[in-house]
Amino acid sequence: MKSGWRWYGADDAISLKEIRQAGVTDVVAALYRRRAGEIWPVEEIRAQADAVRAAGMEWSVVESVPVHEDIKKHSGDWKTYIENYKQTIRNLAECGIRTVCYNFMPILDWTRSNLNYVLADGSDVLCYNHLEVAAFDLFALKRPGAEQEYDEELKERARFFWDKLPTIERMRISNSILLGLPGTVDDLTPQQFLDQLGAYKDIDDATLRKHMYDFLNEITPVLDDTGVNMAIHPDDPPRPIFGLPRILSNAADIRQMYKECPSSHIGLTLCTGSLGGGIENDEVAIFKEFAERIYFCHFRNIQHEAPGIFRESESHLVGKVDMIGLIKALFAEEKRRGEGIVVRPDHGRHMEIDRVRKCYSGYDYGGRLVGLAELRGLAFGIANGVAG
Ligand code: DNO
Repeated sequence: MKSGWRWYGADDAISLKEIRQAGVTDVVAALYRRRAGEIWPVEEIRAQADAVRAAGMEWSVVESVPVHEDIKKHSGDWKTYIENYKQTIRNLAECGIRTVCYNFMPILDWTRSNLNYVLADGSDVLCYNHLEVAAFDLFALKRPGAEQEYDEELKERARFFWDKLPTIERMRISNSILLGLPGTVDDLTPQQFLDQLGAYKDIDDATLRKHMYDFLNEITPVLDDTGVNMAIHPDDPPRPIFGLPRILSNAADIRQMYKECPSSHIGLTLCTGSLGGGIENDEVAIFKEFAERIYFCHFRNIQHEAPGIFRESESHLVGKVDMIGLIKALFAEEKRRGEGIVVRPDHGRHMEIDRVRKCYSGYDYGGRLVGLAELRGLAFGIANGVAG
């Protein structure tokens, strides 16, 4: 298990020195100022890789090279954006970076309705509540067609809930959902979101799948040439939202992608928290089935509070995800390939020691420091036979 850490580049409130002192060997980063569709210049990649190396680590995984919305829709300049993507892959390979994490979720990347769910000890975590999302969709966004997509019972509960909700709480839900992510998606206003949703009205599940497979097969020759591996990040939450198809949510979706895109360079980011949002997903079974093409891992744990409501755990080790089973499966795969896989603690609590600086939601120092320490401790114990 190689210890990874997501770093937001020179603008990150957390320094490379602090990251290294957390026990990290592999930095996960991107050129966050580059917009989706742009070619990443070699000099910029190299400068950032050099900075990471000077701090005693390697920039070995990119998270993410975002896929332009036009590629997902086959609209506008999508063909140019695919060519640009290929060039970025070549440029990354030239600088020795051979793992690319990305996703194929339309418009929104991962989606939460509460970025500050407070735990008993006063720290806070990220939470997804489908009732809140449905209420926002129906009564704030008023998305055309939304009424037909929710069942009567949920609509009634959502109406009751929204009517009683103070404005500040309504704002909290709206802001959480529409918040942008650095280098991936911009902050959106409700109107911008509605406009973008409108552009997907003719793109159903089968079409989006086809666009993804076409994209991956189109870039495969470049992957073969350069040895770069594409590690798709699963949908989060792993279900359709706002009428948008989600096509990488479970084992069946991954199986289909592996079949349609047979290159060994088309693989997976095994994100336990995203997959774990689906109560029926078995993260360890998924790891084992798709192990040979897992190129990067996000490990975290979650708790399902009720149907449709899940949040991140008090600990990376405790919750729905069987972390012992996962680390054992990881070790088995690492042994088979004779090489370590980068695992990063995915998200962490926002703790008291984190109040002094502003980090992106989920990416505080304290919470991830604890998370990584827990994962490394568990791995060390398993490697040494302590846990049986
Ligand atoms: C959330 C992250 C995702 C991930 C992208 C990869 O915290 O795991 O935003 O970086 O989906 O493209």
